Amino acid sequence: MNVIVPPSMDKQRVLSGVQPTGNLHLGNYLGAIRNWVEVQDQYENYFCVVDLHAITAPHNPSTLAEDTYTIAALYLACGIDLNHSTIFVQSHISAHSELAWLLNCLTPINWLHDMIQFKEKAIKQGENVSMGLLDYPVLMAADILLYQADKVPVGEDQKQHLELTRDIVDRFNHQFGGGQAILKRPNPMIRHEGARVMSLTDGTKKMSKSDPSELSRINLLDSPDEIQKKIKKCKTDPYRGLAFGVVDRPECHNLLTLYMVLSGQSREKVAAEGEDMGWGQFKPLLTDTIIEALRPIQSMYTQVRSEPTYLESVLTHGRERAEVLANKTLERVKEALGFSRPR
Ligand code: AQP
Repeated sequence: MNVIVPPSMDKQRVLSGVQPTGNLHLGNYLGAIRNWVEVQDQYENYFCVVDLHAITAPHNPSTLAEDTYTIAALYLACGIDLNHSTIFVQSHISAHSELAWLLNCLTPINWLHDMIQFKEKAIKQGENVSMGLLDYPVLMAADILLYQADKVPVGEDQKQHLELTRDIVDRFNHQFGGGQAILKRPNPMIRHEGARVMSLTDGTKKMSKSDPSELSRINLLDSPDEIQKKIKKCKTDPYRGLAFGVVDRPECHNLLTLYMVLSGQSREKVAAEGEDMGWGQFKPLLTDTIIEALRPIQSMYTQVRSEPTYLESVLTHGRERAEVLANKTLERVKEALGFSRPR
């Protein structure tokens, strides 16, 4: 296992995270984690498991801690390298909640009502919509701003929240900065391919941990049998010949994109290969490609979980390192807002 070496301090800083709301799926991997891994050596990276976000929807207290460890172990299994990156748990650093409160008091409530994710999730939650769900983007802004991140690699679905974070920065600096940029404006980092992986049961909906149907997603820890079953049952269409970007064939575009990204082939090559293919020929190909792409991640995951003290030490070191930066920003913000210091 890796020795933990402090990341270089002269690189731009990256921050991102995933909620422990269930199993990580191919959308989380291709839209976020794979991209973190690919560029991690160019940045100073902070990757957190955002467990405070996980309770913005009804959650199970008996699985929250275990789900948090699973996600942290999956970060390592997917290739997050401690020579370049710090891994920590959001709730282990109280500055996240505190900055979220401070930012709440300067964020207009109508900005939050406009968030697409809030509207979509509020519909799913019906009567049970919490204040936390509405406030999710402010907590996310606090996560990013505490580390003065330059870049935030996310899937397409989080772009609007990044824009809100930038608006909060401008408002804070304008109202309380006294001519200084106390908070830094982050930029989204969104890769075109895999930025929006769609559900296997409905190509117009994004693949999501909270979709009640297990058949809608491929989890990173699914066994080969489960993957085979899910691809066998996934929604397709009655046409022969597979192609990208055809209107009314969202499932075809999604499955072909998954095949392209996970097999590492070019769009042109995959388009040519799929031209005369039927679903009966394509599905086994896609199944094998997914199984092979996930195999090394699954074997590394088993290794990480077999050494629980290792994971504990990664998270303890991560907290210690992240906390220094987080507390420094929090102090600057409190000072700008005019709070007294304890004597
Ligand atoms: N379908 C997706 N395609 C591409 N990227 C995706 N991401 C999530 N789903 C897709 C990206 O994964 C990162 C972590 O997401 P998250 O767990 O913090 O929350 P989420 O976006 O709400 O993901 P889920 O799976 O839909 O979770 P639930 O169902 O709990 O809400 C983010 O960078 C996100 O863009």
